[in-house]
Amino acid sequence: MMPFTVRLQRGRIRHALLALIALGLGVALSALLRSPAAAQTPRPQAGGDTTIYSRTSRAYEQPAPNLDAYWAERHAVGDLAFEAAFVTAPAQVNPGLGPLFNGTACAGCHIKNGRGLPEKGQRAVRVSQVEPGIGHGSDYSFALEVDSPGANTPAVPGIGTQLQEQGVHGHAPEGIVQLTWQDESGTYADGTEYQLRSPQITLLTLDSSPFPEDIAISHRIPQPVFGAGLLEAVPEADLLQRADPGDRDGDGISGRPNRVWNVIEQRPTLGRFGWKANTPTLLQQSASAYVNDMGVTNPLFPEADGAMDIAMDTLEAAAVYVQTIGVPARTLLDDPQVRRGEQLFAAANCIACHVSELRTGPHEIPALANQTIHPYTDLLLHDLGPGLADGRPDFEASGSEWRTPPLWGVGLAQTVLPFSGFLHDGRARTLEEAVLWHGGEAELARSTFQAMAKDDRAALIRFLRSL
Ligand code: HEC
Ligand code: HEC
Ligand SMILES: [Ca+2]
Ligand SMILES: [Ca+2]
Ligand SMILES: [Ca+2]
Repeated sequence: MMPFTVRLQRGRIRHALLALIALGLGVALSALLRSPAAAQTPRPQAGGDTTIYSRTSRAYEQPAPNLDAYWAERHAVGDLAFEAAFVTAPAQVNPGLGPLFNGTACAGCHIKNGRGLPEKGQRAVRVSQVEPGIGHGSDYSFALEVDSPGANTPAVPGIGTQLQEQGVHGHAPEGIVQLTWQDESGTYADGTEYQLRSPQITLLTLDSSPFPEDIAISHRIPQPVFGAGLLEAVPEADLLQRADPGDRDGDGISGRPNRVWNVIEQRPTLGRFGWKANTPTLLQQSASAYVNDMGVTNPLFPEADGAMDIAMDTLEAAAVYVQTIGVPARTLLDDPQVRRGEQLFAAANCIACHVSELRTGPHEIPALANQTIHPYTDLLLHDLGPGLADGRPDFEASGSEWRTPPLWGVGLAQTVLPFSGFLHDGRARTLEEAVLWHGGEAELARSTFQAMAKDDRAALIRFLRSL
């Protein structure tokens, strides 16, 4: 604990200047606005050549425009796989649902490829025992729910590591999730009040028997899925080079990579996907979604006897679909308030984690290769403090670490699906609330935002809405 506090303070000093700028000191700010970086007109191509120009409710569902005929066709096939609703076997079409599941189709949780609504069961409730090393033995048959090496998620007997809220006929769900919201309020430095809410989760068994005590629960909403292929194509070395686990540069920010079990390579590799970066590739993300979210066994996660509900072509189709969706372009590039907001985003050091520019390397899908992209993420884990902690380690991610989520297209979230929430559990009803929850390594960024004048806060939020 101690060394971390000390480092944080060193970072504080270095950041005092940035904080002053963000506080709205006119001179410093106008100097910043005249700087060469600001003079450059920002470009709209958030996803490089995969960028699409739509700001409608369907903006997350367009194929990347630079796909060649072969990959465009595979995208179309994948779109059908992503939409396909599974049913109880035996059936002519898409049999194999369950016996336990949370949803019947990828698109049933990833509504219009955006965020799901947890109140409607569009979520994953991950569980594990708090005490490592006890009672791994569960009669659980879903492949991923049995401990992967290094997962740090000891299975809860009889439940595994994910709670399925639904079962096919004759199979009881593993439990009922009760979600209520607890309100709290705070004030900006200028005295303006704000309200926040956080989820309170209670798990109930169907027969009112008590749930195992002392289990860690992580409540997670579905993430937007567009642009994921580009994030897969960023070379590992470029991401690792941004990691600063010991915070050597003393800015209080110490991103580090997650290392997770790669089922195909049978070894730990860099984690990129999921709120804690607990999955290495989109193929494995799709395979674990099929088996854990839908009960659909597949080549990566077959039944104990080797049987499976879907073959490799279906699994690959779903993965190719999420790899090849276009990224919405930025908008309002010449709007003075948006440009000011962009400067404030940099001045508050949001860009330390929400890295604005990355470059993809080679990828099997040519449309994804060698693109300059603006995802606003470093794909690394950061400790965001106790307010957001779920207390459930996930591979090398601690109970308070989260992967920086990309911010591209974030301004369209509620155009795509009204009432969409932000942050891993959807607790933030607005972008302001999302920023106000930041703590830990992002404590200084948050307090800088909190201390901004009303106009500056509005400008920063308007910049986020232009993404
Ligand atoms: C029951 C709801 C549900 C279903 C069904 C579902 N997902 Fe998800 N999906 C989620 C949740 C929740 C997350 C975040 C998981 C986490 O952080 O642990 C997620 C994460 C993802 C991600 C990671 C995105 C990122 O940026 O890291 C991808 C890709 C994805 N899902 C694809 C799929 C595919 C493909 C299917 C169908 C085979 C599918 N999902 C089915 C709920 C669902
Ligand atoms: C130390 C790294 C770090 C810094 C600095 C940081 N963020 Fe974040 N940000 C994160 C992480 C990690 C999350 C995900 C937290 C969660 O889901 O619980 C996040 C989530 C968000 C979200 C919600 C995204 C979503 O998909 O739901 C927004 C919006 C956001 N940040 C904006 C900002 C702004 C604006 C600033 C500067 C004032 C900032 N962040 C500074 C790491 C950071
Ligand atoms: Ca099945
Ligand atoms: Ca389970
Ligand atoms: Ca650092």
